[in-house]
Formats: sequence, C-alpha cells, structure tokens
Amino acid sequence: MKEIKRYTVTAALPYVNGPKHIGHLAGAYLPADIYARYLRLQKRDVVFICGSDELGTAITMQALKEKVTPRELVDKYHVLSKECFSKLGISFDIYYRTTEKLHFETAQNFFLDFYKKGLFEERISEQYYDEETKNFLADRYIQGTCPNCSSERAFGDQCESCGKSLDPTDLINPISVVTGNKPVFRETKNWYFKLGDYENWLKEWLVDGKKGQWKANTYGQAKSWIDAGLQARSMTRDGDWGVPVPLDNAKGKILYVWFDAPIGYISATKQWALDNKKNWEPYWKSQDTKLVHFVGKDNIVFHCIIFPIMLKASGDYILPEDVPANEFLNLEGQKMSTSRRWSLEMFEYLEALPDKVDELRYALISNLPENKDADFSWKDYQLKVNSELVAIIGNLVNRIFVLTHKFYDGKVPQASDCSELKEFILERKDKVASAIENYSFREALVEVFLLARHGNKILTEKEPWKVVKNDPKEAGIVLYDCFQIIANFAILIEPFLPKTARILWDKLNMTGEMSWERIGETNLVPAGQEVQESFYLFSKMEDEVIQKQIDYLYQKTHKDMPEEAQVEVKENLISFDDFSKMEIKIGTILAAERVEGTDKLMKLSVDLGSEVRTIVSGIAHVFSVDEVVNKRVQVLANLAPRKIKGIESKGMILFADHGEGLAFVSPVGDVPNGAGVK
Ligand code: B3M
Ligand code: ZN
Repeated sequence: MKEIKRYTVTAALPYVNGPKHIGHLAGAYLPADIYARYLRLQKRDVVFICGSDELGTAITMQALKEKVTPRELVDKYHVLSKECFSKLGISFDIYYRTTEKLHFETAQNFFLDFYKKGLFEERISEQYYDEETKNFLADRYIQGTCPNCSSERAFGDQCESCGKSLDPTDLINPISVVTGNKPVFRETKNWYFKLGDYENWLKEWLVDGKKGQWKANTYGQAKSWIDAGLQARSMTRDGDWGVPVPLDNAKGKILYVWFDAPIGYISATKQWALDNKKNWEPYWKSQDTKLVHFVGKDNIVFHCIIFPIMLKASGDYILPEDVPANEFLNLEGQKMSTSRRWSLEMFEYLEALPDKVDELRYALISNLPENKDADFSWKDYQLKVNSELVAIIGNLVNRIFVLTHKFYDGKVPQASDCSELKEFILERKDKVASAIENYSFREALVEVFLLARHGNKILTEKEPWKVVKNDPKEAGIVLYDCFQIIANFAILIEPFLPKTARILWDKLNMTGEMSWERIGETNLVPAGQEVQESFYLFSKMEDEVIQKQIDYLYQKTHKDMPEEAQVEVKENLISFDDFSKMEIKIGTILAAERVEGTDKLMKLSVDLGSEVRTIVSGIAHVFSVDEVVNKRVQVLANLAPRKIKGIESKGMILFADHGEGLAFVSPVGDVPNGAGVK
C-alpha cells in the first residue's frame, strides 16, 4: 500500500440559491468535517475545501424569483452559508466562491486544454429561444404541460408532479418562464465532451477498481450509469451568468455549471495556497495525496464519473480515492425542501438555539443517512440530548468534578496503574479510527461514547462517594481513573463535538494540545492537578423548547399539525385518559424508619384500607420519623413498583412542594383509608 503524505478533502460546493438546511449538513459537511478534524488530530497534512457554487441556472432562476440580480443573490447567500458553517464548527480551510477571477481562469484553462486535445465535438442543435429577451432558454426556463401526467407546471428537464425526466421538446404548450411568451426554435452551437471515449477506462478504474471499496449506494449508482453507456454531454450553454467559453467563435457562450463547479475545488486550493504561502500542486497532482469528495447522493455521477474523466483527461491530476456519498435526511418523516418550506435551515436552528451547536452535531451524527435515508425529529433530538449527552457524559463529568471538590480540594487524587483501563481506551481508539476511515461516522460516535459509559459503570460499581468516608485513597483511585477517561474522551470526541472537547480540555486545566497520539495515555491528567469548578456540560432540553420548534415548523409551512404532534406536551397538558389512569388513594402512615446509608430516604408503612404498603419516600431531610407517623396522606397507588436501595417501593406519597420544603396533603374531614381521589 502506498504511503499517504497528504489529504485533499472536499465537500460539495453548495449552490447559493437559498439558505442551506440541516439535511445538507448531514449529507456532506458534517461527515467531511469529522474526517478533516480527525486527520488534523493525527497531525496529517490536510486541506479541507469548500465554497459557494455561484453560477448556473439554479442561481439565475432564484434571482428572477426574488427579483434581484444574480450578483445580489449570491452575495447574500454566500455570506449566510459561510457564517452558518463557521458557527456550526465546520472547519473548512477555505470557503471559496466560483465567481472569483482565479476560478474563471482555472476553468477556462481546463476547457482550452481539452479543446486542444480534441476531446470536444461541436454540435448544432435546435433549442428554445425567447425572442423578447433574446435569450436561449435553459431547460428549467421552459414550462408546459407534462405529456405523462398532464400537470401544467412541468419544467423542461423534469415534471415535479410525476417525477418523469423530460426534454424541453416533450412539453405540450411550452412557455418561457421569464416572459410567458411562446418560445421559438433557434439553432445553436455547443461543445460536447465525448465521455464515451472513457468508458473502458471507467470500467477498469471504477467498476473493477472500486468494487467492495466504495459504499454500495455510491458504487451502484455510478456503475449503472456506466452500464447504460456514456453519451457525449454538452459542456457549454448559451447565457451570461457563467464562465465565458474561451474561444473566439463562442460569443454568448458560457461553461456548463457542472463543468466549472468541480474545478472550483482546484481553484479554491490554489487560493488557499496563495493565502498560506504553500504550493497547491501536490494536493492535486502528487500520487501520495489522498483525494476524497464528500457529497450528497444527488451529486454522485458528477463526482464519480464526469469529474474523474476531466481529471484523467487533463493528464497530471490524481483521482478521487473515494466519494463517500450520503443519502437524504428527512424532517419529521417528510422529505426536506426549502422551497416547500418543510425544512430546518441552518440559520433557523442557530437563531433559535445559538448555544446548542454540539447538541445538533450530536443528533445529526448519531443519525447520519450513511446507507439509507434517515429522519430528523425534534422529539428524537430531545431524547438524544437528554438521555445521551446529559445523562451519559454530562453526568459523569459533573459527578467527578463535584466529588473532587468535595473530598479532594479540587485536585486530581492519587494515581493508579490503570492497566485495564488503558487497554479499554486503546481499543476504543482503534475502533474509532477504523470506523472514521471507513466513513462510518455513526459507529465511530457510538465507540467514543462507550468510553463515557464505561466511566459511569465504574462509578456505579465502585461508589467512591461512599468509599471515601473510610478509604479516601481507594476512592481517589476511582476518581483518578475517571479523570483519565474524561481527558481521553475529550480528544476522541473532538472531531465530532469540537466545542465540548475544548470545554473539557479547559476545565481539566490541560496543558499542551489535543492530539490523536495522546489517546491511551492514562496519566493525561496527572495526580495533583487542580481542576476548575464543577459544571454542567449539557443541560436538559425542556418540552416547551422542543414544542416551540415543532410549532414553528408547522406555522412556516401552514400545514395542519397532525394530532400526535399537537396534544403532546403543549404547556404540559395531558388528556383525560392520562389522568384517569392514575389511582390516587387516601391512606395513613403507620410506621416510618430512615433508610440506612442515605440522607433523604425514609421507609414507610402505609395503610390503604384493604392493604398495608411499603413505600420509600425522599423526605428524611425534611421530616423526622415522629413527624410523619400517623399522618394522613394521598398515595399514587398504581405507580409501577420500584426497588430503591434494595427495598421494593409500591406507590408514591404526594406532597405539596412549596419551594422551601414539603407539606402533607391530607384529606379534610372523616375520610376512610382506601378512598379514591378523583
Ligand atoms: N452545487 C449541487 C448542490 O448544491 C452543486 C454541487 C457542486 S460540487 C462541485 O447540491
Ligand atoms: Zn408529469
């Protein structure tokens, strides 16, 4: 296997025809970011490229809709996308724009080179033309009746109602989207790339060479294109919002956007090199560079077939080693779409929950559409935050810091030899690395969290808060181990949740940089090191916050909210059915005793008329035994039994909580034990 000296990592250049949503994030940008961050932690030489795709009809169409110039449109959305990515921690080395002069030159040079090599075929064809605006009309600029389903709003390239892909000449009663006029046919010349010449080469390089290596979805899509045979494809268009075709006889012609856009990766690398006093060429031309394109599934053919042909045809460029394409992310069970307003835009999330960046990253990464479409729902997001981020890592960190300040003066206690722990961490390190290198980021994240779960397990088993009273040394060893877990976790989690990693590193007062190499050290945090005050790494996502987001989504689309989404939570309302499930009964406390080894628990015997129940209640810090015996109470009688400190507790006693303590809620008057409360 050849040694890899450097990495060129690209993420699809998003069109700046509108804001980008979390589906885009999950499709390409987050996975690419994890990959690039991981490589940087390993101190590899990596350049991570992205930028705005600012040309082509996607842009001009939207400008028309928004009644602004294409320039105004791209300026607006470029800034928005760039800012959102940066706030979400996507660590591009450069966020470029395809309207830059350097890009025009680079794309034109590619075209000229191919032209000189005779790779194009000039063809005259008839295309629709709008006589009023004196423009040829791109496929999307023609609307008409679909020959397949009779929808009157089919576009020249596809009918959105029935999904059939069309040719503009298939449309019945075509009109120009710009003026509403009936278009006429005019002859026009374009330059077609003879892709078919590369069929044999593609079979060897891709069909044979990438089999079993690339993800099944990517490979399958690419292969079926090749199997269907590659037709020559026009690489030029009539128009003015694009890179001018650099030939004398090509006035009014521009490069097809899918010709110039991938070259944008190269132009961006050139700009990055200029800005950083580097040489761009090894990143694209050296055999010891690994080139990886992160894209969504709708971009597969361009990155697996057309761009590789271009790279190959130019002679001295390297080819992508892999194109890890993701499937789509749905939203609350439906396909995400900005134009249909069923979307969660990055900027919307950031406006609503600006300090919850890693929460979103976590929810998305643990649910990436790696092999099939996935779904983002707010409820699931809430569950992940509360029962994973808060309950697993947040809890572990809080407990360790609290105990350290309570019993050890805020200093990391006594060292242990940690040999078993070391093995466990090294195993995680290997698994995380191989999952990331396989582009299985979900799996990698699970592995990282196994480390935090392990910390919780040690705590539950060893109970240092108890042990410390008799054997502070033993308890200290447990804490020491947990500190090593937290520090190692911080490095391992960095590619996924960079802010969290930084917070942990700082709270531990770590010196030196995080690096992959250090993972597995079990004296990362030395004994005696002072750590900062205890803190909550994550906070619980309350129902109201989540409901607000769900409400917003439905308002935005003017869709009626389905009933399930409505009744739930909303201001904590419950249905009558929920209420009638509760069996509340009157009783009398017959006897009480404190539960040993706890501060708060009291074991009570409660007469419920037909039976006497044992109930464990957290009231020992408020009442003495004498204060509770003979008290009349209300009991939630059908609460599922739970074992608390080894005692089976059957039911729950209700108290009024007035903020400074508890008060009994006793019946007024002569009510027998066992009477129901309704
Ligand atoms: N702009 C498609 C998109 O935004 C396209 C990707 C170009 S990558 C070179 O989905
Ligand atoms: Zn149709």
